[in-house]
Amino acid sequence: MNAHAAEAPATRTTCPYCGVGCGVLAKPDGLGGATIAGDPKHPSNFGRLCSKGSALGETLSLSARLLHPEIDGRRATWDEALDAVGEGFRRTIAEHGPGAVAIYLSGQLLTEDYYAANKLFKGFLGSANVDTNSRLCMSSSVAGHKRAFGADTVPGTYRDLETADVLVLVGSNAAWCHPVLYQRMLAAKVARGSKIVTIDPRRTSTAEESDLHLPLKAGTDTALFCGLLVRLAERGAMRAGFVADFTEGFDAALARAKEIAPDAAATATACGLALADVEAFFALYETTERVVTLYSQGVNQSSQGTDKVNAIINVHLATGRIGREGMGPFSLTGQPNAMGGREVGGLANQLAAHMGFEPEAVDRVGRFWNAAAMAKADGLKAVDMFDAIERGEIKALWVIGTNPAVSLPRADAARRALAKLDCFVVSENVASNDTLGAGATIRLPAAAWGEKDGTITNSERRISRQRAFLALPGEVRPDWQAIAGVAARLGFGEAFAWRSPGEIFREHAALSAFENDGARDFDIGALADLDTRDYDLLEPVQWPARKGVGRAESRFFAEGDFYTPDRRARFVAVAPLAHAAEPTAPYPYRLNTGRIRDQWHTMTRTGLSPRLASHIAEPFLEISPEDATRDGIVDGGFARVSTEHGAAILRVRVDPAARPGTLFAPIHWNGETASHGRVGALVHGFVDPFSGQPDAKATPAAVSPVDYAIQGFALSQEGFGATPDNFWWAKAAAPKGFGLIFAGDAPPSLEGLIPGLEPTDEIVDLVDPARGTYRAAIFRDGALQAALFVGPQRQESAWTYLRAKLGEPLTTGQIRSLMLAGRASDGAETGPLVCACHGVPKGVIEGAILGGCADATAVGAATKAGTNCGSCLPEIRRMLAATREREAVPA
Ligand SMILES: Nc1nc2c(c(=O)[nH]1)N[C@H]1C(S)=C(S)[C@@H](COP(=O)(O)OP(=O)(O)OC[C@H]3O[C@@H](n4cnc5c(=O)[nH]c(N)nc54)[C@H](O)[C@@H]3O)O[C@H]1N2
Ligand SMILES: Nc1nc2c(c(=O)[nH]1)N[C@H]1C(S)=C(S)[C@@H](COP(=O)(O)OP(=O)(O)OC[C@H]3O[C@@H](n4cnc5c(=O)[nH]c(N)nc54)[C@H](O)[C@@H]3O)O[C@H]1N2
Ligand code: SF4
Ligand SMILES: [Mo]
Repeated sequence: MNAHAAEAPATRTTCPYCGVGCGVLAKPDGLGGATIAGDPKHPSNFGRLCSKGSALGETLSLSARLLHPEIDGRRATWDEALDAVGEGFRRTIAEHGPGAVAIYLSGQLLTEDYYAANKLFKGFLGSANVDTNSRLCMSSSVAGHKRAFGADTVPGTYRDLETADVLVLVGSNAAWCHPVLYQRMLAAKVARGSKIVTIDPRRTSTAEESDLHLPLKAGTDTALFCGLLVRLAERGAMRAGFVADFTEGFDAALARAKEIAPDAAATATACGLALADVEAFFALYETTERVVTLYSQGVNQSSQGTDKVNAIINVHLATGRIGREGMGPFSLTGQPNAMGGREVGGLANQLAAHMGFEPEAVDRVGRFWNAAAMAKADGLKAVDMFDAIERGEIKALWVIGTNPAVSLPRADAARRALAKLDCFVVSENVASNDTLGAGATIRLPAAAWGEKDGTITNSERRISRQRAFLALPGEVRPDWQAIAGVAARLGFGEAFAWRSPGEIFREHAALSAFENDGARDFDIGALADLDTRDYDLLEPVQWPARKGVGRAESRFFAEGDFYTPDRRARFVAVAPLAHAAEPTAPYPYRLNTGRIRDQWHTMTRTGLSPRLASHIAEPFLEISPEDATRDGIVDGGFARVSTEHGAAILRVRVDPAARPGTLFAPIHWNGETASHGRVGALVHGFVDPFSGQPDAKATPAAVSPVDYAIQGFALSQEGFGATPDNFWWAKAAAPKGFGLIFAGDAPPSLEGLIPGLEPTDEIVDLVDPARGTYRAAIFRDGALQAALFVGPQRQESAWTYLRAKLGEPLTTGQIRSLMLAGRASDGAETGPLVCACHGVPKGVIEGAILGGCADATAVGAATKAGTNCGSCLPEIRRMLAATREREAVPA
């Protein structure tokens, strides 16, 4: 390491993953990488990071990056590429009108990038076809907030999670998806005895750590919260004054709730829950003033997502538990800048700065922007947008910062639709992903985390700087510059003449305050005059930040003052329970989809980290033991899961806690990382009627077993050749190279799968016809260069051992005994990593437990496992419990 770089001060920036918005200290190592630590001063995390944040340093390599613009597969200059984009959009609008162009954005863009894109399309191209992956993520919360509050306002703050007495997590696996915030909740539980309730059909890690888990039937949340509203009303556990003074519509909402869930017993039946659990939940709510109800995708991604949000908000309005310390409804945002996107108006049914398409707002924003061609009405929401592309109505599309060919419902159809575009532009960090591969003709290299410079807003409305600590590599540019470049080519240079992200931010802040007399919640006018230095040094700040109001209040609505015309909140009478589609033959299961702890979405970044591939290395399917037995599916084997829209083949995990009739599969694997793992291809296209958010967690599906004659893995420092046809495979990063787990009908050839072997390489191999195994290790200069293990069974143990040894010296004796036994003889084989932060494998934790560690704290003291981000603590506790159970069994 170069001594000068080592002394350079760390840059204070923010994590590019989830909506918790943790502060990060990044110190470049002078070699293109950086050491990463939590920022002790950042109010989101106070120094903590989760496994993904901690592994950011492993994702900075330039090897997979898109570094130069390309047109039709050829390298182009930026001028050529921007000319081509400008011309493509100009021609399309001239021939087919502004409705034929669209832009599809991302909650992972900075506010400044987002603002620029929204302004260009809605103000200058006259097209409101500006939508974003946040449609798949947050739009039901947005719609629910607007129905209840008249504005898209998150009333509470993170501090409330620490001062609440009861935390109710609905459809949220926060232990894995918002880990640092979840650790703050757990710390409060220890410090002040607050209780955690988790409402989720799956027994997630979050559920395991909870005081009460309600494993409700998928999609029945509205019934649960209706039942609760009825109970609270019956017991008089309401704040009648708040309801009378500050709200409308209570009677109708209560009447409807009574129809849906008249009492606890009816609620239990509707939700498939034990009556005692429902009673326990109602009692907690009834007797506790300080309750925060947090919710995420189990609520949002549903055909009744918006109603679920409002059923939750109804309860908080009825009890007046909103906007005060330790209470309120709380939407956990997924992406780092989901909120910033909403603030700039980056959704097809918003205009800008929390304004919609009311004529006065269109006029106001048009004057502020000095706009050439204002869009006057809502544009197409994501799913409709891709349908319009499919029908040939949208002919020019620009995708920035999202991978819709993987993440949209009916992803195979979405991928096919993309190929029909006349003009298909993608701004990306990586040189290859499923969306680029769907026929993007113009590819623009975008600045990635570490190079990006701007702001993001987290789940508690806190705006933080993301700062660059690496130089822009190759010809990479920030997204806003590409957008401004296209605007200039279309003749709008003056309105997009920013020289820095700070200038964009000031404009955005000024718009938020423009003719805003308190009628709009989003107002950051106090930040409209920051000079470049102030902007660079900006400390994390929560909105509202009104000019001249001094320190902004940090919560909304304790005293009413909602954003409806009469300033009163609205109760919503939610619709009776219904599913978009019922599972019936030939698709008798309900397929739920979601996230795992150590991968982020389509894996373009976390997939590069060896550490993060250690926890779960393959795409999988969770199924209950009953269902597995009935369908002939075995744990550790393979299953084909199919729906009307597509199919995947996944490794089976029989989960004793899974609800019969339901399946779960993670969303992360895609065409680049697995042969048959594109789970988005299976998801139906139904959307919530108010928000347009897809129902991604309840697609009718079928399963059947898949048998492969052989299974195995390959490791290589240099990568792999083509896999044989009909192979099932998944790629996983290895500490010094690449790993491939596979299954198929016949063994692959060594030379075919691992090309580039040299005559001087030493090959140690072992063929065992009796067992049907073939095992080979290739050494170059005494170090393990590559390996291939094939047999009738999974080779998990050897995989874990050799993956860590790739590139390392190994003796012939060690490798021979591994080949003979299929597992390491030196005791070093230790199973999958449980603690990704400290690299502690399962075997070491088991050893500590057998050695006498009686609880997670003792395991932590002995092994360090679970002492950083804590996301592995549920797994450690589960291992402890399993050991206790085994010991309790009399011999
Ligand atoms: N590790 C990791 N963390 C992430 C991300 C990631 O990719 N990886 N992505 C980020 C993003 S963008 C998002 S949006 C968030 C998502 O964060 P979460 O919403 O917490 O994650 P999911 O796994 O999508 O879904 C949460 C849970 O909803 C449950 N669920 C399904 N149907 C229902 C239902 O009908 N009712 C109820 N009550 N629950 C149901 C599922 O079983 C699942 O456990 O995570 C963010 N954090
Ligand atoms: N079945 C199912 N589908 C789902 C979900 C689910 O739970 N189930 N969840 C949905 C949700 S909540 C979400 S948020 C989406 C996420 O889905 P996507 O947004 O499609 O997933 P990502 O992998 O985050 O894609 C981001 C892409 O942008 C690139 N990128 C990152 N930063 C930048 C940048 O600053 N500029 C540019 N130009 N490119 C950048 C990355 O390399 C990557 O290719 O998936 C949705 N789809
Ligand atoms: S919780 Fe983890 S992924 Fe989320 S912002 Fe913090 S470090 Fe990043
Ligand atoms: Mo999301």
